[in-house]
Amino acid sequence: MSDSGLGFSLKRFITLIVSIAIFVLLFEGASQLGGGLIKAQVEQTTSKFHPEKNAEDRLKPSMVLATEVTIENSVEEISDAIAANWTAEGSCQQVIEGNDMLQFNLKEMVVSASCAEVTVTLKHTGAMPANVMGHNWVLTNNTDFMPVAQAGGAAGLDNNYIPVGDQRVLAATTVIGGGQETSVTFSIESLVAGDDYTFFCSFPGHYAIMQGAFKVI
Ligand SMILES: [Cu+2]
Repeated sequence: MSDSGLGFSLKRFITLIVSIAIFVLLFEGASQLGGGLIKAQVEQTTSKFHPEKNAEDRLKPSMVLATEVTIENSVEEISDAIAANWTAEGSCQQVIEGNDMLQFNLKEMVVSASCAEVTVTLKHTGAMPANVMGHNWVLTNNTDFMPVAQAGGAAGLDNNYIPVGDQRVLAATTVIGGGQETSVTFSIESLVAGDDYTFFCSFPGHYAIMQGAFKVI
């Protein structure tokens, strides 16, 4: 009874030992596998194993920062350049472009009150003819802009879409088509520095988009 009991106990003991051994081996194997996976991750992301890769990773944030700084700088540089290039004398000669997309390339034109005369040159950089996509350059004060633009549209191409003899028109060019160029020279004696003036194209429908601020400073 006690023998068989001991034998049974020994069997159980041996089974237990073997089970523990298998468990330990399996655990070791799993640990190595897990460790291997972790190691692989570490190798991919740290400088110890891949100095160049890590350096690249570390550089990324600085590069983004550097880019942002560059953009800010470039905007400042552009503003500075515009400010530096603007001269009272130079502002008396203005050049503006219109295209086939119903756009002027300027939203604002600034001239000096010291200009004896201002010359505005309009260039049509498109290809469409004047009767389809014609542009002109018209100047009025802000309050006259809408009524003059509408009256101009009704005046017809023969009148360059300018109401005939309208004193509200402070300056206006002829209507041109793609590839053409025109200009107008006018005195700004009657214009007041600081007042609001609007330039626009009076070709029917264009004034809604093709308009901008004309400033005398
Ligand atoms: Cu136009």
